[in-house]
Amino acid sequence: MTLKYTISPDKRIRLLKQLIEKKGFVRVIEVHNGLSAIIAQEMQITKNGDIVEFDAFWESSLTDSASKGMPDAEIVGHDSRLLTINEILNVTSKPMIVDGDTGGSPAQFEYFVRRLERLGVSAIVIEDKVFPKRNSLDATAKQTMEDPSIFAQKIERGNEVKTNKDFMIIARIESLISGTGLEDAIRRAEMYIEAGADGILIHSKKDNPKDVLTFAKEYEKLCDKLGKRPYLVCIPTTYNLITDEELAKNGFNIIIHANHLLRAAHKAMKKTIETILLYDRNFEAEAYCSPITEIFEDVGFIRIKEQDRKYMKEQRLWVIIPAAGEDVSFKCPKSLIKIHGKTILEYQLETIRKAGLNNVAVVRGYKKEMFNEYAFDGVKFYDNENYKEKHSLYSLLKAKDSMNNGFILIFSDIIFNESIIKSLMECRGDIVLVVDNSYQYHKHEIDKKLDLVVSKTKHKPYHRSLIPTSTVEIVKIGKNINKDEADYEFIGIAYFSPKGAEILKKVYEDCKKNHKGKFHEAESFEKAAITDIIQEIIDRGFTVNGMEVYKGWMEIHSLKDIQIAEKEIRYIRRIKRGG
Ligand code: SPV
Ligand code: MG
Repeated sequence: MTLKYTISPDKRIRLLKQLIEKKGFVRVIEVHNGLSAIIAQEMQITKNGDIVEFDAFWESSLTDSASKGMPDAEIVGHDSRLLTINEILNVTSKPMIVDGDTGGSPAQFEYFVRRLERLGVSAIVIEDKVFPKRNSLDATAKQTMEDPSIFAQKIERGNEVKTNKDFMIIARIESLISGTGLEDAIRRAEMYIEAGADGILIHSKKDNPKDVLTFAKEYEKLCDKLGKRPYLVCIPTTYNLITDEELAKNGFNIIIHANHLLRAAHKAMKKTIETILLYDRNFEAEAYCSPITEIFEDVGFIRIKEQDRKYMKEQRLWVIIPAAGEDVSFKCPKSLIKIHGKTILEYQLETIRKAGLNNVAVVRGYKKEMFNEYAFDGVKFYDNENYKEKHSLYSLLKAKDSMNNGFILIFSDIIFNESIIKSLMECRGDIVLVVDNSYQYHKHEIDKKLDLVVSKTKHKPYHRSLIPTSTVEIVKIGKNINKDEADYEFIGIAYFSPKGAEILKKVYEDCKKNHKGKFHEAESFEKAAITDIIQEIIDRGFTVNGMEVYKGWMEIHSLKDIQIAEKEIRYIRRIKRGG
């Protein structure tokens, strides 16, 4: 549903009278559900320099019933009608006139009036036929007129229960439909006006407007005699060569186009089905269909997407990349190592943004001025001036101001696929490390020191699962873990929820204040790696999870790694080009 339109029920009720008073007459269009109502609410054209649009909605018994696959014979009850009415009012702000059929029994009518008023409906039309009525446009249907004095009583009962003076009860005269003639129609009009009708609808199914125009003339005389003139209403479905302007000149204040949106949709649906069946595909049917994007626009989906994006931004989930350390194999910070002419940090930023994240903090240290040679737009820099003495854990905590809403930690020497970040954001848990399960298969070829991980439940390489990403509980992490004991390799990407970030900061502060000597695998707390504090967090009883991945990332530890990465990137580019 679109949230564009807001109006209070009272204001909407009043609006119909206000528009008639201002313009002399209102054009009303049939709507039968939320979508047709949004279209009727929004469509405008420019004609002779003026903007023209419909003023109000007709909630038709014929089209509400037909939308539900039902005949128009008072079979669809008030509760069901109220659901449709509510659906339309929810997404619009124009006034509505409800087609109330005969109104049912006087008691049923009273309750219907109250319920419509509450929702913000401006008027109800009831017709002077005997319940259950038959649709007026069918030439052969039996039309039984109600005794006019009984019908007049129904109008009085409605007036007695209504609480809003602007809510209108319009009496619809069916004399021209049932064949009882003009005189009967005028006689009934007088009785209904005396009973308090706020409007008189004269209906006809003739293909010319002669009868309704004659009625309109007689109506003016009657109103002069009575000294009051309720609004005059018509439904020019069959006599449709006459224009709204002409009808207005003849005294009509409300002109209802009573069924056209449903009929238009009905025809397009049939044509579409025929066409798909004929061509055995749906391409040709496009001519009869609105583009999906237009429907998205109409029902408010575009707005939802914008809000989602805004919310993501406001949520300010940061990505923190500690990049202060020095690696003797390279003459620059690892973030600035180039692969195919592009720095690792540029690859990382591209992937991070593809995953929908915009807030990135980088902690500089070793040769920090080299970062100024690049335009890393939107990146917030923190500095670890003591990078020689204080290692990656200290660097990470330098960015503590960017942690409050949770953050994603990314090591500075890895390149990875955006799907890893997207999956990680969907994982539950306050601290989730991304762990690679392919470690099992190549552990004997590894010649470098990896961050190894031991999980609580053992990795089962043969175990297949429908769940694309599964998590495990981590019990041990570090470089000195026995290769055969380890289940995974930590790839250097982790998620900390706001609570996870809070745990990290608190444990860090506590250790900083109280810890002495070796800190897990580090010779001191100052020289601690991030994996050391994760082990500390686990040892204090907090849960740390691992999200399993298989491939989709690479670390750059040596010149040989750069060559491998260049080869892989060339390969990926070739696949993307379709070569
Ligand atoms: C309707 O739209 O349901 C009407 C108008 O009552 S008519 O179909 O002409 O009777
Ligand atoms: Mg009807």
